[in-house]
Amino acid sequence: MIELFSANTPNGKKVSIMLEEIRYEYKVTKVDINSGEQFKEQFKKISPFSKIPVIIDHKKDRTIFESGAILIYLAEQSGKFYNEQSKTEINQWLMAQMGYIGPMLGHIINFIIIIQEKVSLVKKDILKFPKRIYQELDERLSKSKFLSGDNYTIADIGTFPWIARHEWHDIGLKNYKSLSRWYEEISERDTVKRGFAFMDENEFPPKP
Ligand SMILES: N[C@@H](CCC(=O)N[C@@H](CS)C(=O)NCC(=O)O)C(=O)O
Repeated sequence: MIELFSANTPNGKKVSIMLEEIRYEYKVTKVDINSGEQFKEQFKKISPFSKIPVIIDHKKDRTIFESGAILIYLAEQSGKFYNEQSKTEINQWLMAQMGYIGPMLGHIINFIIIIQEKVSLVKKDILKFPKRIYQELDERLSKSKFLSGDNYTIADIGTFPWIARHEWHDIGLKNYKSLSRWYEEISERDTVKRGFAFMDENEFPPKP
């Protein structure tokens, strides 16, 4: 009787398929790798890298970890799917699966998914800032004609080109009524139009 310590993954399924192919009797002991069961001391005794699959061949009192090694063991025991004359040919395809196909299609894709999730979380967090700033400026400009008071000053000159990037910020400048009013008024100044186009005569402050 073979005891298969496994989880429902491609590496786990490789061994259960092989056991079915060779028609061995086996018992499955589930290892919940999502809750960290693979790190338990008891399991580490049979799996030094805390990975499934592992088999115990109770009849022979042998434990084998690493799915490729398990397949070879079971093939040799049963005399099936690993014929003597083709061993080198089979080995190279099995090793390619172990060293390349599995890791590439498994771990690396998982890493990419995790990284993308992290990037989108960070992006979401960072995107709060433009919203907050637009809100703050809008509140200020709902009480004041220009940033520092009744007059157009260098505070407005310094801030205007940043708000002129509103399309990049992609938060809908026109939803901020007072900020839009301020922005449009400054955009209409000939001096601002000329200063804005100082490197490219076709450049103008984009409409809200
Ligand atoms: N090279 C090993 C890879 C085994 C492996 O990556 N197992 C994964 C599940 S498919 C695992 O146990 N992950 C849990 C962990 O690493 O903590 C084999 O082919 O047996």
